[in-house]
Amino acid sequence: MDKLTDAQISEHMKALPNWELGEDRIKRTFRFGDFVQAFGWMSSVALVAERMNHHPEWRNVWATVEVELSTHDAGGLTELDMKLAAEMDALSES
Ligand code: H2B
Repeated sequence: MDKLTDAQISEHMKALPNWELGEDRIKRTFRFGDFVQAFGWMSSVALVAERMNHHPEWRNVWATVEVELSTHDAGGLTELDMKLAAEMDALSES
Protein backbone atom coordinates (compact mmCIF):
# COMPACT_ATOMS: atom_id res chain seq x y z
CA MET A 1 0.00 0.00 0.00
CA ASP A 2 1.60 3.27 -1.17
CA LYS A 3 1.78 6.44 0.89
CA LEU A 4 -0.64 9.08 -0.37
CA THR A 5 0.70 12.32 -1.81
CA ASP A 6 -0.21 15.67 -0.19
CA ALA A 7 -2.62 16.32 -3.07
CA GLN A 8 -4.34 12.96 -2.61
CA ILE A 9 -4.61 13.55 1.15
CA SER A 10 -6.21 16.98 0.59
CA GLU A 11 -8.73 15.42 -1.75
CA HIS A 12 -9.64 12.71 0.79
CA MET A 13 -9.95 15.23 3.64
CA LYS A 14 -12.86 16.91 1.82
CA ALA A 15 -14.88 13.75 2.48
CA LEU A 16 -13.72 13.55 6.11
CA PRO A 17 -14.64 16.99 7.51
CA ASN A 18 -14.62 15.81 11.13
CA TRP A 19 -11.06 14.52 10.93
CA GLU A 20 -7.96 16.58 11.67
CA LEU A 21 -4.81 16.10 9.63
CA GLY A 22 -1.61 15.60 11.62
CA GLU A 23 1.98 15.11 10.49
CA ASP A 24 1.59 11.48 9.37
CA ARG A 25 -1.89 10.66 10.63
CA ILE A 26 -5.52 11.69 10.84
CA LYS A 27 -7.36 12.15 14.14
CA ARG A 28 -10.94 12.37 15.33
CA THR A 29 -12.59 12.30 18.75
CA PHE A 30 -15.92 10.47 18.78
CA ARG A 31 -18.42 11.25 21.56
CA PHE A 32 -21.27 8.89 22.38
CA GLY A 33 -24.14 8.94 24.85
CA ASP A 34 -22.58 6.51 27.28
CA PHE A 35 -19.91 3.83 27.69
CA VAL A 36 -22.01 1.03 26.20
CA GLN A 37 -22.62 3.02 23.01
CA ALA A 38 -18.91 3.89 22.76
CA PHE A 39 -17.78 0.32 23.33
CA GLY A 40 -20.47 -1.06 21.02
CA TRP A 41 -19.17 1.19 18.25
CA MET A 42 -15.60 0.08 18.98
CA SER A 43 -16.71 -3.56 18.70
CA SER A 44 -18.26 -2.91 15.28
CA VAL A 45 -15.15 -1.04 14.14
CA ALA A 46 -12.93 -3.87 15.42
CA LEU A 47 -14.58 -6.32 13.03
CA VAL A 48 -14.10 -3.97 10.09
CA ALA A 49 -10.48 -3.30 11.11
CA GLU A 50 -9.72 -6.99 11.38
CA ARG A 51 -11.26 -7.66 7.96
CA MET A 52 -9.11 -4.85 6.49
CA ASN A 53 -6.07 -5.96 8.50
CA HIS A 54 -5.79 -2.29 9.39
CA HIS A 55 -6.03 -1.38 13.04
CA PRO A 56 -6.70 1.90 14.81
CA GLU A 57 -4.75 3.55 17.60
CA TRP A 58 -7.47 4.62 19.98
CA ARG A 59 -8.19 5.58 23.55
CA ASN A 60 -11.55 5.16 25.24
CA VAL A 61 -12.60 7.14 28.31
CA TRP A 62 -16.23 6.40 29.22
CA ALA A 63 -18.27 7.74 26.25
CA THR A 64 -15.37 9.27 24.33
CA VAL A 65 -13.05 7.54 21.87
CA GLU A 66 -9.97 9.36 20.56
CA VAL A 67 -8.81 7.83 17.29
CA GLU A 68 -5.58 8.21 15.33
CA LEU A 69 -5.09 6.47 12.00
CA SER A 70 -1.86 5.97 10.10
CA THR A 71 -0.16 3.15 8.23
CA HIS A 72 2.98 2.21 10.14
CA ASP A 73 4.08 -0.17 7.40
CA ALA A 74 4.13 2.75 4.92
CA GLY A 75 5.32 5.44 7.34
CA GLY A 76 2.32 7.71 6.72
CA LEU A 77 -1.21 7.86 5.35
CA THR A 78 -2.57 5.40 2.80
CA GLU A 79 -5.95 4.61 1.25
CA LEU A 80 -6.51 2.18 4.13
CA ASP A 81 -6.58 5.01 6.67
CA MET A 82 -9.08 6.97 4.59
CA LYS A 83 -11.25 3.88 4.11
CA LEU A 84 -11.23 3.01 7.82
CA ALA A 85 -12.01 6.64 8.75
CA ALA A 86 -15.04 6.62 6.43
CA GLU A 87 -16.23 3.31 7.93
CA MET A 88 -15.85 4.73 11.44
CA ASP A 89 -17.89 7.81 10.47
CA ALA A 90 -20.62 5.66 8.89
CA LEU A 91 -20.84 3.33 11.90
CA SER A 92 -21.07 6.28 14.30
CA GLU A 93 -24.13 7.53 12.42
CA SER A 94 -26.04 4.25 12.45
N1 H2B B 1 -2.67 -1.24 11.10
C1 H2B B 1 -2.27 -0.01 10.87
N2 H2B B 1 -3.03 1.03 11.25
N3 H2B B 1 -1.11 0.23 10.25
C2 H2B B 1 -0.32 -0.77 9.83
O1 H2B B 1 0.74 -0.52 9.26
C3 H2B B 1 -0.74 -2.10 10.07
C4 H2B B 1 -1.95 -2.29 10.74
N4 H2B B 1 -0.04 -3.12 9.66
N5 H2B B 1 -2.39 -3.52 11.02
C5 H2B B 1 -0.47 -4.49 9.76
C6 H2B B 1 -1.57 -4.70 10.77
C7 H2B B 1 0.76 -5.32 10.00
O2 H2B B 1 1.42 -4.92 11.18
C8 H2B B 1 0.54 -6.79 10.06
C9 H2B B 1 1.82 -7.52 10.33
O3 H2B B 1 -0.05 -7.18 8.87
